[in-house]
Amino acid sequence: MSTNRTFTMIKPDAVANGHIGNILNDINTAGFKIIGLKYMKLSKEQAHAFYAVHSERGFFNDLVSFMSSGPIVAAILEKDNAVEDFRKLIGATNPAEAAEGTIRKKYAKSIDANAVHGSDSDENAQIEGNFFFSQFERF
Ligand code: FUP
Repeated sequence: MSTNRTFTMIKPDAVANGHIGNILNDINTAGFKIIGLKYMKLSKEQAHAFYAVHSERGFFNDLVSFMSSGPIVAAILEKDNAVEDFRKLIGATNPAEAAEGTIRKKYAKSIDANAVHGSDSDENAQIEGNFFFSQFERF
């Protein structure tokens, strides 16, 4: 059974390029309610911990450097079928392959700086939401 929550980050590239407002607007327009919202900069250690599942992959060090290079926006989102619907809204990991109208197609330039993160399972949505938000910071 799918839960009704997912977790997202607006990544440093999209924040630096001034897309926070547009991306949050796309998220709301697609029917997601924002349950928690935080603007912050990850330390290298925090980015390392968040992406630990990718630690064996060749791009891991670059990913950690990039994700700690500037501020991000973290959010918990609510909607029926949230994880799957949000993955559709953001599009393929590589923006060159992302469908027309998706967030990555509109705001991302490369596979490493791809504008947004979206949880890939209900289990990870919960783990990732817990990584950023205490019980007092989500509603
Ligand atoms: P996604 O779930 O769409 O974010 O994609 P992945 O879990 O495969 O990758 C996680 C992050 O690693 C991506 F958002 C960006 C980065 N990445 C690269 O930098 N290079 C790659 O070849 C693949 C992923």
